[in-house]
Amino acid sequence: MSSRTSDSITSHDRLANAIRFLAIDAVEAANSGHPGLPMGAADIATVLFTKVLKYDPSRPFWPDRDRFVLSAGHGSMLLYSVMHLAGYKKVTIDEIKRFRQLGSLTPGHPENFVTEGIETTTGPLGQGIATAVGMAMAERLLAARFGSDVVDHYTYVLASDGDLMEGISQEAADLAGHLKLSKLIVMWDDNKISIDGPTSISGSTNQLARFAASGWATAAVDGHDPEAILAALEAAKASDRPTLISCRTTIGFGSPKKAGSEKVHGSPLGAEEIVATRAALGWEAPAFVVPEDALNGWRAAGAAGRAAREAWEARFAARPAEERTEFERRVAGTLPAALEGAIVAAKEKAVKDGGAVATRKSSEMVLDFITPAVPEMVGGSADLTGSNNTKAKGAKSVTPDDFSGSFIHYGVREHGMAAAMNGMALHKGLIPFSGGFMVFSDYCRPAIRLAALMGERVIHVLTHDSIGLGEDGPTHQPVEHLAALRAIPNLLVMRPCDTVETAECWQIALQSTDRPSALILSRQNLPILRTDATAVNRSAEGAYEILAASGPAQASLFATGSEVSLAVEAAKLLEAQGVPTRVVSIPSFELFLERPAAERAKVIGDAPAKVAVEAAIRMGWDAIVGSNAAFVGMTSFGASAPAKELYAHFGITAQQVAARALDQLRQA
Ligand SMILES: Cc1ncc(C[n+]2csc(CCOP(=O)(O)OP(=O)(O)O)c2C)c(N)n1
Repeated sequence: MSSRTSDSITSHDRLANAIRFLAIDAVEAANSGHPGLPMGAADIATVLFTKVLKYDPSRPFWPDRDRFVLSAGHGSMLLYSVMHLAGYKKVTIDEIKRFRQLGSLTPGHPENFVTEGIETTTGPLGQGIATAVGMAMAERLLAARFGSDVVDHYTYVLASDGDLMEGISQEAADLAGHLKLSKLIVMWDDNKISIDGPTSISGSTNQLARFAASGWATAAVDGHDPEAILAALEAAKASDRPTLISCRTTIGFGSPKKAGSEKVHGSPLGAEEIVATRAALGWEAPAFVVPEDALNGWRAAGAAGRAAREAWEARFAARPAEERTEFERRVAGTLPAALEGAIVAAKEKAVKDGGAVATRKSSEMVLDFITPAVPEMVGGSADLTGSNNTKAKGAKSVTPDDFSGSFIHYGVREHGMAAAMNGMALHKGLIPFSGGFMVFSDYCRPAIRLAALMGERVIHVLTHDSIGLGEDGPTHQPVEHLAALRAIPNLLVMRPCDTVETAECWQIALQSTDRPSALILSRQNLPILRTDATAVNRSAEGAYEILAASGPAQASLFATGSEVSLAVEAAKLLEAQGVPTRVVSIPSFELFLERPAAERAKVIGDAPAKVAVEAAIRMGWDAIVGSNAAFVGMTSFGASAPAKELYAHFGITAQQVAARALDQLRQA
């Protein structure tokens, strides 16, 4: 502290206290929220946003801005205060007063789709830091493609104890350390307090040693000393590795009675303590009033970012027109016109080749066509590249020293992978897709849920989608996972039945700019059922008649993915017994349910017998076929055996489907 002049102390403290009191007053007005973190981390945020971060409040989405992620989303008032103070126009003082109220721009946790300028939704601890890893990866990937004149920024994270306690933080740290993401800088609000009390009651990890072991640079500073914070940030920027800075802080800094205690983590200070805190910090301004000197200081800091943005615009303008158009297209998320031709070409190849193919292999073949047409796609796998088939022909692996490739070896880190994919999508300029075993979508679920909430185009290739995977047995066989994924709002779940549908589902996933997709693919071979290789995307209907009945239908069979061919077999058995039978393929419940009721009724039809078949639990099917339909599927976990035997053992057979249809006709 000794080297600080009294002027800089005064001005820094005034700027930091402006954050503290907006947070204190907003939480008090809402009678709900978390004042402890904003009060404790105000010094860190002040140094970052007034001295280090490259941003321009008048252009929140300027492509080469530094990214800031508040991983500890419960401290949202820190972010809202800073945004208001720095001059993000929409975050007005009235919005601060409406903290946590319906329709405000200041919800309980930061939501990127609510408040312009917030980089990602946070709140589930650990997600922010792992998402930031994806942003830092995106920066390296895009810099390798467009050069550092166009892409050259840092990604900063403010993480709390809870963020570092969550397991996902290790997956993220491991990945970032391995990839040498030197422009990722995590400031750890090391206040040693969480909800239950001191963090020492539940953990004793040496976090700096942990991150160092994962290849990070580390530093430790007094989180209330602005000069020390600044020096650590400058050193971190110069490091050739990602950096974790422990910023030792006092939660609820300034509150005479509550500072340093869990009592200030998540409840209002109370009127009396607010008066005492104002006195302790020498803050004379009434609630929600920012004194002129502090506001001017902040606004000047915010306005200073304009020069960097304009310099970038000038550099960008000097690039060749073709390159600018391509960069702008990718950042806008618009697909290249070549995609449609690539999809048709893939369908044509599928029809020409014929034969039985696992849809995971179909997907690989489709990727061979579409990845050259859509160069912003970046693939990957959680150590199952040869099983998920997500590496297209010619896709080069990314390495720590070369980000020109387009395939990422995420390692056995499904959760970290899913969060990193979110970060890449949020960064803009890339379309992340990656693979894993479907059963382990459980390991990705919190990140998939956030992608759905944020409406991000992230594509999960989930293979080995049922008992059809066979010998690996029940630990690896999804049973409830289709229902569980379909339960997530705004997630598009697609289970194609053959190569043509697989191509169509890829096209839909890429065109779905405002939601994530899960492509559910088989391990086992499936016959080709569709032989129309045109630009018409039938899967986009969600459900459609894939086989017509020989006459007025007596039975309608409904199926998805690997069970569509089984339903077609069952239809043949029924037709042979004189029962005109149709088959409806349902690649996506969500797409089907989005269609008008009258159209849906037509697809479902009015045959007296209705049987649905899917090698999974029934949950969710009633909304499609009604509760009177019969269902052939799973009611238990699977077992370890060859796939064919398992289908027979669990009664998921064409004979069983036909028998259920005949039962229904007898009862009709
Ligand atoms: C995954 C997850 N689990 C639980 C919570 C609920 N929660 C919010 S903050 C918090 C811990 C608070 O401790 P810390 O992270 O140190 O934050 P601080 O008290 O310093 O503000 C918990 C358990 C959460 N937000 N996310």
